[in-house]
Amino acid sequence: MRIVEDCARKIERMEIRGAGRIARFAVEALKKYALEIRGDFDGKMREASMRLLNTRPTAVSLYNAINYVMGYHGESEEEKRESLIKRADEFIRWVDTARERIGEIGSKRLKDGSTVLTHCNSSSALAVIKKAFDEGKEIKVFATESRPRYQGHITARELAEYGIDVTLIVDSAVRYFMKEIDVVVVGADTITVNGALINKIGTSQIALSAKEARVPFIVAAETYKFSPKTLLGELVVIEEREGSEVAGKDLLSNPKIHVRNPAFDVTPRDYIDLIVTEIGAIPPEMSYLIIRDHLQYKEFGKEEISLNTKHYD
Ligand code: RUB
Repeated sequence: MRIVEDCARKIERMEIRGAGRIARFAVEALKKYALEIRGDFDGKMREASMRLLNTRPTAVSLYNAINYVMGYHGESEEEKRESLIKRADEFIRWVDTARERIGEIGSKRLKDGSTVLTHCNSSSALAVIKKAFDEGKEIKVFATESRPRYQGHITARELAEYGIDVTLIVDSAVRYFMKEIDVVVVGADTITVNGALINKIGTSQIALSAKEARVPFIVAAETYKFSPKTLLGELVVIEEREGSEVAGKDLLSNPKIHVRNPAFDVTPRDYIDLIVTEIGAIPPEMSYLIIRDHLQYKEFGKEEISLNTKHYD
């Protein structure tokens, strides 16, 4: 269980972060753990899955990834192990190929000479931007710093290293600069059945500001960012993190001051022009079809509810 515990702690401490990366990392840990264990395969794998699922509550990618891997079959322990490893490898391939495809589809939306605004650090959103740049388009990027964890610094560094012109701004400067922006591209932690986007805190303010200025707002999201749980009425849990990420001890110890630190917010579908997935660019209204045709709902240890499952291959 050490492999799983190490992985879980890295996700909790945000050493590994971003919805796609945490999903891939958890799958790798489950694969290594499956190779290590002997006896009570189902019980041990279920326990490991629960530990990983409970690390960060908001990104459904983690749930979909674990669900996919835990859909293994077999009679003997060896057959089960083999099946699990195969599924883990399939999921990892899914992550890698999906991002590339999203880049190809999404880049068509960025014209030569565009200025793009992005928020936080999304590998899918950056795949779109990098692909447009690779195609020879002149692309400038505005990156928000994304307080309180400053993932925007990672984005700025990553784009600059890639050779892309990037301007770092504070989150509250988004509306001030919106008149210079041609298109907003962000990633996703979760997309609900009604097409709402859950992404880094501040995303919904950016969407509001983009709509006001009639700037297109595009989401880059793999199909495993769509939440089958929302089809059955479940609400997305928004992670609230420690106040110490926002304020120092002097403020935190003042009994008259409350500090709140939600890590994500909800952008309603009316603010979203397009969701770019690896199987095509869709309007948010089509989210239901992605969930129905490509994902599966299962609660570990409880009754299994299967939708029309299609495995990725
Ligand atoms: C990261 C974040 C990203 C999405 C998408 O939040 O909100 O926009 O996870 O990222 P945190 P990706 O840093 O709190 O994990 O496209 O890489 O999956």
